[in-house]
Amino acid sequence: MNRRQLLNRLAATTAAASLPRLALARAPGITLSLHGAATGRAIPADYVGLSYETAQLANPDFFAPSNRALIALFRELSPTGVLRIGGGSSEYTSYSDQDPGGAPPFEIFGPDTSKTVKHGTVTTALALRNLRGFLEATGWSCIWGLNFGQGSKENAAAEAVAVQRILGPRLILLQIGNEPDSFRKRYRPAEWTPKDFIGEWKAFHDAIAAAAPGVKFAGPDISNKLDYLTAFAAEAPKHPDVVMLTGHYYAMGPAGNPEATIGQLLEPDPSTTTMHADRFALVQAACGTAGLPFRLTEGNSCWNGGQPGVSDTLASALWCVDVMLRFAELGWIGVNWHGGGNGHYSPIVGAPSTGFTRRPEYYGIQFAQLVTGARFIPAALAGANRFVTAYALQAGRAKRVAIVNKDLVPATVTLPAPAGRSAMLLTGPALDARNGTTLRKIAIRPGRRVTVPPHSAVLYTL
Ligand code: BDP
Repeated sequence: MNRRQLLNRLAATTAAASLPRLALARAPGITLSLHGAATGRAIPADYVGLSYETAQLANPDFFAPSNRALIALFRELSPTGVLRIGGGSSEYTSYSDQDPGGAPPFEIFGPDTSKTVKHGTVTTALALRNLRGFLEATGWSCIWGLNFGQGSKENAAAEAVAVQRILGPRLILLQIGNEPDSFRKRYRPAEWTPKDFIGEWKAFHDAIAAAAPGVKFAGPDISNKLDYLTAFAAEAPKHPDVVMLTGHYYAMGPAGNPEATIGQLLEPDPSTTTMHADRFALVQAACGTAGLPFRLTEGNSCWNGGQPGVSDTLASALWCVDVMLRFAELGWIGVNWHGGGNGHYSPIVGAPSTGFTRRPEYYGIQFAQLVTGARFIPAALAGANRFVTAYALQAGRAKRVAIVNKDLVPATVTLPAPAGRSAMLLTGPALDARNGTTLRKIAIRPGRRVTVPPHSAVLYTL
């Protein structure tokens, strides 16, 4: 599909207000300049992460050493990633020391799109043992979410003991609840406040910490209400076992919203996002108050399972690269993209019985993985429109520059120093292409002027 066809298609299917202006703005004479040396901490080795619903554990053969295909896909993403278990279904799940009696209720379980899974599932000790084997085989570690919405603190403590014992060193920490800022009128009364949340959280925390000595915690794993994060940040210093602040980010939503378009996803601050960019400062302030880093433990392009034709296209991969680098530059220590099942936004879809497929976003995550261990160099991009972004990084002795061109025309950029002979290119046939996205090494003509193809991201070494 050419640019005009794409625009026509988008014009036919999108509200006028959300039409992408990207195609109209050619940006000649773009220059990237560096301003000083690398600052801040390195992007952590476990920056890359995925997030799955707790209900998936009802099938003990999914996260299992026998699921070799999935293990290979995880390893290809990162040798040291983070698997976060939680999501809406975690508020319906219980734990049992008994091994399962019959067949699992389903093979795969994707995003909790209804927001309230109507029936609970059981995580067994067998599922945890298999998860441990899966984590050992992938090299990944785990963030585990406990049922806070509908469970008791006694059950949470019993589950924590089992998770700590069985996952061993593969357990990074526990979270108490999924999106407690959305509990009101669901699991809690309408007048429930952040203060009430902290009071209940403390009761769970103390019961769990007593039962599972040495276990670490993070929170509050909020959906979007930052006053809960602020309250949690003030509480955190009283608990040395709280080691991280956490929250979620969905660029758009809900699925089905006509405003959730490719054009909007590529905007720096999509109109229906769960957290506008002007709120990032509140996250930074919370980190300052708590003296703790922030990890984005769940998120993706469009909540309620993803927007077909948007969340499963090349556009989502470019969006993914851009926000993963942007969040890393803010100092956030990791990103766990939610998925599983056959969700529209899931980076990996499929089942052990049918095999697994990489979605375009998978390659966006792989691109971000390439810069783990590097530190950002302050940089400015002059002459670019908002659909072209750049990040400069110091990786050992080498400088690396990532340029994301979400535009439909090539971006010619003058770099601060000549680029080396090879680079990594993420691209695909068209912004709305579901298939054909690749991340591969390319040869480039050495020099300071480089041309980033339309709808592509390139990682140069200077
Ligand atoms: C979040 C839930 C998660 C859902 C996701 C979505 O935590 O379980 O899968 O929304 O709607 O609120 O896609």
